[in-house]
Amino acid sequence: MGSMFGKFLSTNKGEPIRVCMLGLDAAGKTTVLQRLKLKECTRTLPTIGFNVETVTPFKGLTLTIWDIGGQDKIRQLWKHYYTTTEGIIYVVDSADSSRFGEAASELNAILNEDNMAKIPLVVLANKQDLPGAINVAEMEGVLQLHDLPPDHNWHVQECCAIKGKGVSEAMNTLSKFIKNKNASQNGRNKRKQSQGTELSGT
Ligand code: G3D
Ligand code: MG
Repeated sequence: MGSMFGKFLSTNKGEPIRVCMLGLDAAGKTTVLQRLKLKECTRTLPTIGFNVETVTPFKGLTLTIWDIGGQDKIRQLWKHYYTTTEGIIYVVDSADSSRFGEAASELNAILNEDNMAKIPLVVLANKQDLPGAINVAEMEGVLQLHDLPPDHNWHVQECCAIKGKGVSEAMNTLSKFIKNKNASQNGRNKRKQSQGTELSGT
C-alpha cells in the first residue's frame, strides 16, 4: 500500500507533501496512520499538554498528527506547524453525535487561523461500520462545509479505518487538491513575473 500512496503523494519536484491530520481524540487518527503503513515514527510526547506526532509513512509524505479539543490556550503554538502545511485530513467519529458540535467548532477554529483559510481539506467520516454513523451529506451539514468560500477545495470521504476502507481514496483526493493548488499558484507567479518584466522594460 505504501508504494501506491507514494505514487499519489509527491510533488513534481519530488519534495514530500506536508499534511496535518487533525481531529478530536478517539476519532481514529492513529488507526488511519496504521493503514498508511507506518515505517518511521518520531513521537513527541505530550510534554506541552497535547499529542503531536510527526511521521514519514513513506517517501513523498510527511504527516503531522494532532489530537485536538479543548485546547484554546495552546492553539497559538500550532501556527508553527501550520505555516508549512499543504493539506489537512480531518478525522471525525461519524457515530459519536455527542461530539459533533465540538468537532465542528475545532475545524472552524483551524480554518480561521492565518495561512489556513484555503488549505485543501479532506474530512474522513470515520467509523462507518458503527450503527448510527452519519453519511457524507450529513457530515457536510454538521461541519458547515458549504459555508466555506467557493474556491476552498474540500471533500468528505466515508471511511472505516479499522478495515482500511476509504483511506486511499481520501489521500488520492487530497494529493490532487494540493497539486492543483500548487499548479495554479505557479501559474499566478509566472504571470506576476512576466508582468514585472514587462513593467521594468517600459
Ligand atoms: P485517535 O488516534 O484519533 O485518538 P484511535 O483514535 O486511532 O486511537 O482510535 C480510537 C478508537 O476508535 C480505537 O478503539 C480504534 O480501534 C477505534 N476505531 C478507529 N477507527 C475505527 C473504525 O473505523 N471503526 C470502529 N468501529 N472503530 C474504529 P479502542 O477500543 O482501541 O480505543
Ligand atoms: Mg492517536
